[in-house]
Order: sequence, then structure tokens, then C-alpha cells
Amino acid sequence: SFTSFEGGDVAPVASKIPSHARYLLIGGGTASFAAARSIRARDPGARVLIVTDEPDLPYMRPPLSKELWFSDDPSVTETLRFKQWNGKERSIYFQPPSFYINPEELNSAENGGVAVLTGKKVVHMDVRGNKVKLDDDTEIAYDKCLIATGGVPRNLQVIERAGEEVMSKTTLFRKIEDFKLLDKVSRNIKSVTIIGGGFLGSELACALGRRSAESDLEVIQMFPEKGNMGKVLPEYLSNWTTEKVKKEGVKIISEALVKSVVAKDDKLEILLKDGRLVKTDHIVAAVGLEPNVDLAKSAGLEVDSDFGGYRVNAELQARSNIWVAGDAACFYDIRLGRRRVEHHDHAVVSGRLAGENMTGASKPYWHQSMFWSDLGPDVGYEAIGIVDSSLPTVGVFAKATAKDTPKAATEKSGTGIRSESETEDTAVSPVASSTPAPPTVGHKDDYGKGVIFYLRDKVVVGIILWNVFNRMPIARKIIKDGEEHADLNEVAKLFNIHED
Ligand SMILES: Cc1cc2nc3c(=O)[nH]c(=O)nc-3n(C[C@H](O)[C@H](O)[C@H](O)COP(=O)(O)OP(=O)(O)OC[C@H]3O[C@@H](n4cnc5c(N)ncnc54)[C@H](O)[C@@H]3O)c2cc1C
Ligand SMILES: *[C@@H]1O[C@H](CO)[C@@H](O)[C@H](O)[C@H]1NC(C)=O
Ligand SMILES: CC(=O)N[C@H]1CO[C@H](CO)[C@@H](O)[C@@H]1O
Repeated sequence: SFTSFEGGDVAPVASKIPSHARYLLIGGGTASFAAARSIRARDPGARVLIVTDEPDLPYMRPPLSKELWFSDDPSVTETLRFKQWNGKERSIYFQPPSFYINPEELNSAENGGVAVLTGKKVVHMDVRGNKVKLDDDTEIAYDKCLIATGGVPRNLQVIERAGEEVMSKTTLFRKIEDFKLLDKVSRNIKSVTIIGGGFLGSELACALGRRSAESDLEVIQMFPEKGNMGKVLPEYLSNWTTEKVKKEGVKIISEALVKSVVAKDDKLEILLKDGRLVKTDHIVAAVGLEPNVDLAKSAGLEVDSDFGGYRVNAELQARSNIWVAGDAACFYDIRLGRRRVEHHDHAVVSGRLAGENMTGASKPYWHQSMFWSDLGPDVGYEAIGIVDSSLPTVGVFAKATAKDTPKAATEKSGTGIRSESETEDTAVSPVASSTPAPPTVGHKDDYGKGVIFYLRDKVVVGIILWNVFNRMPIARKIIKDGEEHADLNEVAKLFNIHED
């Protein structure tokens, strides 16, 4: 229906922002996009409004520290397209602009649709009145609301306190603009230092290290642990990984605690607690994420004191009509207890589930999400459950062949991004190895491929598949069953790692 204005009537200026949205999704990241998609799948005429403070339409973050750096297209920072390890090209945006409808058309479009309001921040929630307020003071009423606000990168206090010049030469890496900036900066400096030994820091170190081969860029990575990903991997494997990272052209400074950073003679001087001094041009701080719970106060929502994030139940519901998904959700895992997970696959699955529940499905969050990390095209791992190097582990390894790389894995599966939920993998039944070669446990210097089990009270609570791909359903089943296993070598056989 439309109203016609005749004569001298002046048509009211329609606000670009709808005053009401049946489904309002706060945040324009992976979890919100997944929710929008599942809401539309279950309710085809649904009107979904996404509000994001970023200037961009929803996009995936993993390629920002991986494939985009290995692109040979000089305009990659503009196209944001990348060749997947399997050679096919895709964009980091989940959908092109034509997929979305304009916010002002949301309530008139015949079949509904998904609209994205970019560059707007939700600053207040009125949960009794079922409405939110934006940073420009506009109000939007909703029927159902999802909070998927992700998080903001942490910084080191010594950098925050070091003053403007140090801060201006420090990158916190999360968004498209951070990728663009670091790409540009790294072409114009002689030395870059990555602080942090987790997956983000290690991936960026490898990406920049590769670039250093063609330029005279010095790439340093420093962290408090003994080796790369020391908080996740058992020490022997962490040490082995560090050797791989060094081969990518990265200078590793381990057991490094930063005492102070000062700007001096155009350089940054990083002083470590043990007296070592590192001079560099630019710092990338990859030291973790602070879940974004800015709306907790006005919405009266509870923040978990141990894990951070909004506390939700197993259905991801915080209170009636409000759900939380992705990095910002502290949820109850029916197998492993209360958790908060900062990974792509979890954002996809929890967003999808919240969307289902928002449209009335009432399903508990049963899916154990996985995550992956690649150190360049040749070394990669996939993980599930609780992987924490402070837990006892049992590792079973075999020699890797050329087939056992992230590159070969995506070539085989034909998918680009190694998230299971993107590809809707179906579980295959585990088959024990037909060639019963005895698995070797523990300390051997070739950790080409293998399986690492993480134990809590003798039960497997986490599994890493090290250069072993497309077998996540088997790992998921082991965790779901939650049984005690007398011999994990036997369990490892389910993964067929000794097959050629
Ligand atoms: C460089 C990089 C590489 C990664 N690689 C991997 C990987 O290999 N494997 C893996 O499993 N995971 C990876 N991750 C983690 C993964 O990307 C995150 O877990 C995922 O993005 C979480 O999705 P989300 O929707 O919860 O949050 P986000 O993607 O952070 O989206 C939240 C959005 O909400 C916006 N927002 C926040 N507050 C408001 C507000 N009040 N109003 C409006 N908008 C708001 C934010 O600006 C942001 O755009 C990587 C992350 C990064 C940064
Ligand atoms: C790992 O490397 C450190 C040195 O950085 C060394 O002290 C330690 O013994 C190594 N651990 C193992 C298990 O090899
Ligand atoms: C809309 C809807 O279906 N909400 C349900 C989500 O799940 C919880 C818990 O099972 C239900 O109580 C809600 O009714």
C-alpha cells in the first residue's frame, strides 16, 4: 500500500532508519549474518535489520590474517578477494550488496529481506520497551533482538600508557581497515614486531615473514611462552612449530615479557623484563580479545565474571526476546560446562541457532564447534573442545606426506574456508586403520601429522588434528561420548593417520 500526496501536500520525509524491525541484530559480523540467514530460511518473508558500527557489509575475518597476505593481486586491499588454497577465488564478504535491501525499504518490501545499517552504533537498550537507541539518537523498536557484538582487541597496558607516538605506531588487528593499514605500513618500514604468540600473532608473523623474503623487512615475533601457540600446544609441539615459523623468515623472541615501550629517534624501543632491548618501527599487538559487553548495563544483562561475555542459557537466550551469539556469548555447553568461544565456526553455528530459536525452534546448543589455524599453506591444524596446554595431553604422530597440508585439504574438499558449518559436512563413520602400523606416542622429532588428545579427569575434552583434515566428525563424536579410554593409541587409529 502507498499513500499519494496531492495538491500542496508535502510528503513527510521518510527517515532512512525504520522505526521498527521484527528482527533486530546488533553487530554486523559473522554471528549476525548467520542468524539473518537462518531467520530467512525458516521465515521466508522475515524482515531483518542488522545494525553495525563498521562501514562494511558483513564479512569473514579469518582471511585477514591468512590468504589475503599471500595474494599476488596488487589490488587485493581494494578487491578483498583472495585465492583459496584450492585456487578458487572468493570475496571475504558473505554476500554482494545486491543481496541486501535498503533499510528504508525494509518494512515495505513485499518479501521482506535483510537490511544493513552501516556506521551506526547501538548505545542503549530498553528491554522493557523492546527498543534500542543509536548513537545518532534514533530509536528502533524490535520484536526479537540478537546481540552479536563480538569483541575488541586487547592492548598491553605498557603500550597504552606509552603515549601518542607509540600508540600511533601500534596496530590492533581485527577489521578490514587494520588489514589495509598493516599492509601499507609494512611496505614502508624496515622492521615490524608482533607481540603475542597465539594463532593471530603467529599467522600474521608467518604472513609478514613470507613478505620479508622479497623485501628487507625484518619480522620479529615475541611472546611470554616458550614457543608459538604455547598456551594451546604441548611444549614439544609448540617448540617444533616455532622452528617452522622461523623458517618463514620470522625472528622469534620467546619468554619475553614487555616492561616498557618508548618512541626514540624515529624507532620504537621495546624493553623486556630480563633486560633485552628490541628496536623496531611498528608494533602489532595480538594479545587477546575483550568481549564487547557495552550494552550490559542499560539492558540489565549479566556478564560472566570468569569468562566475560553475556551469560546465556543453552538456547543462547539472555532473557525473553533477547539472544546472544558469537564471541560475546558466554553459554552453557551441555558437555563441557560454561564457556566462551572466540572462533569463526562457533559464530556461524551459534548465530544460526539463535536465529532458529528466534523464529521459534527452541533447540539447545548441542553442536561442539571447531576452529582451525594455518601457518601458511603447508602447516595447519583443526581443533575441537577444550585445547589448553595446561591439561595433560597424549599425542600420536605419523610422517606427513605432500597430501597432508591445508592446501591439499581444501583442494580435496573443494571448499575455501575450512569451517565445517560453511560446508555443512556430514559425519562419516569412523573406520579403524586397515594398516595397523604401531602409532608412536610423544617425543619424536617429526611431528608431520598427528592427533593430540587433551584430558580432564581421564576423559578427552579436546582434540587437535595436526595436519590431519576432514576428520572432525570423528573427533566430535569422541568428545560427545565423553568416555574414559584405556588406550588412546587405539582411539587414534580411528583417524587413519598411518594411511599412506
Ligand atoms: C584476523 C582474524 C583472523 C581470524 N582467524 C580465525 C580462524 O582462522 N579460525 C577461527 O575459528 N576464528 C578466527 N578468527 C575469529 C573469528 O573471526 C571470530 O570468532 C568471529 O568473527 C566472531 O564473530 P562475531 O559475529 O561474534 O563477532 P565480530 O565478527 O567481531 O562482529 C561483531 C560486530 O559487531 C559490531 N558492533 C559491536 N558493538 C556494536 C554496537 N553496539 N552497535 C553496532 N555494532 C556493533 C562490531 O564492530 C563488529 O563489526 C579470526 C579473527 C580475526 C580478527
Ligand atoms: C622447548 O624449548 C625451550 C627453549 O626455548 C627449552 O627450554 C625446552 O626444554 C623445550 N622443550 C621441549 C619439550 O623440547
Ligand atoms: C521463540 C522461541 O522459540 N523461544 C524459545 C527459545 O528457547 C527457549 C528455551 O528452550 C524457550 O523457552 C523459548 O520459548
